[in-house]
Amino acid sequence: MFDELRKKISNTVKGFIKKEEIEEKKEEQKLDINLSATTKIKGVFLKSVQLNESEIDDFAENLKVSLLESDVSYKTTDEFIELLKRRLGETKFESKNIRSEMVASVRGSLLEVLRRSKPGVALSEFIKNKISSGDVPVKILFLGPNGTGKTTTMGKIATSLKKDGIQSVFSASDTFRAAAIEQTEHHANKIGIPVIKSKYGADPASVAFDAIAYAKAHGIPVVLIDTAGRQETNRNLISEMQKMVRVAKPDFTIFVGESTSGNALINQIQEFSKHMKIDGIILTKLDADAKGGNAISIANTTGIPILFFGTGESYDALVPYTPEFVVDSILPNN
Ligand SMILES: Nc1nc2c(ncn2[C@@H]2O[C@H](COP(=O)(O)OP(=O)(O)OP(=O)(O)O)[C@@H](O)[C@H]2O)c(=O)[nH]1
Ligand SMILES: [Mg+2]
Repeated sequence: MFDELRKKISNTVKGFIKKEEIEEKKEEQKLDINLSATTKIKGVFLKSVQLNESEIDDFAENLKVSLLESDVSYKTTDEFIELLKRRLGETKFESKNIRSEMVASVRGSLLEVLRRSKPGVALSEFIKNKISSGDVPVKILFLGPNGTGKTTTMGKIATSLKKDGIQSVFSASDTFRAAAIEQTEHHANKIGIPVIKSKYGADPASVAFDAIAYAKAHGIPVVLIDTAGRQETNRNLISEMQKMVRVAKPDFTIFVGESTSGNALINQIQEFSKHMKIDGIILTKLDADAKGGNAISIANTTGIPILFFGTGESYDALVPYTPEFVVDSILPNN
């Protein structure tokens, strides 16, 4: 998870300080830069040194390439690099600890960028508050492009609610894709919760309506509404989703996106949010070949909180989002 970005940032920092250690590795050498002779000499005699402009530029340029290659968007990378350069320029590094202090500067700047988005909503708190104020059933809608992990993620949320003693019901509102209803049913049976379904081709909003009615009749506090995958460019499917929002009146709408989609993910989120309000994002498949940088761009660009990361196919492979988790995942540990 985030391995590639971590390796690159680590190499950039290493390259800055320990050129001799990586000289034989050509790929890593690309990221290498040197302290100037004057800074090195100062480091021998002085307790602290300040980096000069060209050292900072060199380092920043290498880091910039690493970030771009790791799916951080151009805009976010630029903003981040400017922030970091300012920070590096103002910092007096202890001669002995330049490397770890530089990592700390990168960490501080990344955290600053990530904290610009709204603080992550604690979904379980949101649900529990609604339940305790009697505002039930709480309706959660899952939407997003095809195959991103919507149905699986819904299963993960249902499992975590069940662990907290909160029962939920699935609305099998993907009446479009072959085998989608059976798939939702399969998850519901495995988890041990009811599922409301209809026929293929049925109106997805009416299935949700039935699921809400079922929840009310049986005192089930949460309705989890699955939907068919759709591209943000498909007008018919988008207006079908708008109808779903009008009928089901979800309390919380979750965009489920694949972290492996790279920079396309930001566009998808921005396009979807033109048509409906998205309250939170879950980024799946972080365990697959994800470079991880798009989590940073999402926080910086969309302002919509990331709630969780999906880190596998099992029901417990769901990690709550924190800026620290993202930063710890991409920065070298020492
Ligand atoms: N490695 C990994 N696989 C995941 C994760 N989340 C979901 N998957 C897998 O991704 C595939 C698609 O998952 P679904 O839950 O069917 O995705 P969906 O968005 O409902 O797909 P459609 O309904 O066809 O749009 C399945 O094989 C899941 O097991 C994850 O976090 N990591
Ligand atoms: Mg599905």
